[in-house]
This record gives sequence, C-alpha cells and structure tokens, in this order.
Amino acid sequence: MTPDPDCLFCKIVAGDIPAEVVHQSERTVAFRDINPQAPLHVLVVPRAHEPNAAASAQADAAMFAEIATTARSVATAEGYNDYRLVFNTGAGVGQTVFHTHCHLLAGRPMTWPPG
Ligand code: IU
Repeated sequence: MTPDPDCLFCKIVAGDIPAEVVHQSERTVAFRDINPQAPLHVLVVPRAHEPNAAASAQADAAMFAEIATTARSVATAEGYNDYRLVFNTGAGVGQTVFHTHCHLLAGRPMTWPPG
C-alpha cells in the first residue's frame, strides 16, 4: 500500500494533516467533512490510495462492503438510521479529491434526484 505524496486524503490517513476522525479500522478511516452538507457529513476512505471507488473495488473486492458497514456504524453511533451514501466518480460529477471516499450524509430531508 503506497501513499500518494500529493494526495490530501493519504495525508489525513497518515495523520500528517489533522481531521476529526470518528472511526478507524485496519483498512478504513472515517472523518468529518470540512464543509458539511448535512448535520452528519462524514467521509469514509480506504487507507489504500486508489483514485475512485471503482478502482478500489477492482483492487480489493471486499472494500465496498467494508465502507458500507463502516458508514452504517458511524451513522448508528451518531443516532441516524436513515442516511445517504455517495461516491462521486469523476470531475464531471463533482469529484474533487481523487482518493476514494464515500460521503455519508444524514440529519436533514433529502431530495431525489440529487442536484
Ligand atoms: P468530492 O466528492 O471529491 O467532491 O468530495 C471531496 C470532499 O472532501 C468535499 O466534500 C470536501 O469538503 C472534503 N474535504 C475535506 O473534508 N477536507 C479537506 O481538507 C478538503 C476537502 I481540500
């Protein structure tokens, strides 16, 4: 597992940049988004650097399940049964950090389709 020296989330995973970490496991880290879009807005990231969710799934098929169960644990611990998970994949749909991350959002009404 090689961190990308230019990757912000690799630096957060390494503890080189501070973040409010709410959950950690051997393979994942979950921390509060710096610009929250809901009362609960946490990013669940694999420690291993991959640029997006598909690349993480290809590298490690079990990673999606681990991200989903981590997100559920965080939501439950914060008192939410209902929540939304989002993987932006590609700059064209708003991905700005190219280290796989799952947005966990909860605590306000949400519309569909998303904007
Ligand atoms: P996106 O799906 O790539 O757009 O999401 C990146 C998220 O990373 C976005 O919600 C930012 O607010 C968040 N973020 C962060 O939590 N801490 C940071 O230092 C930076 C971005 I830069």
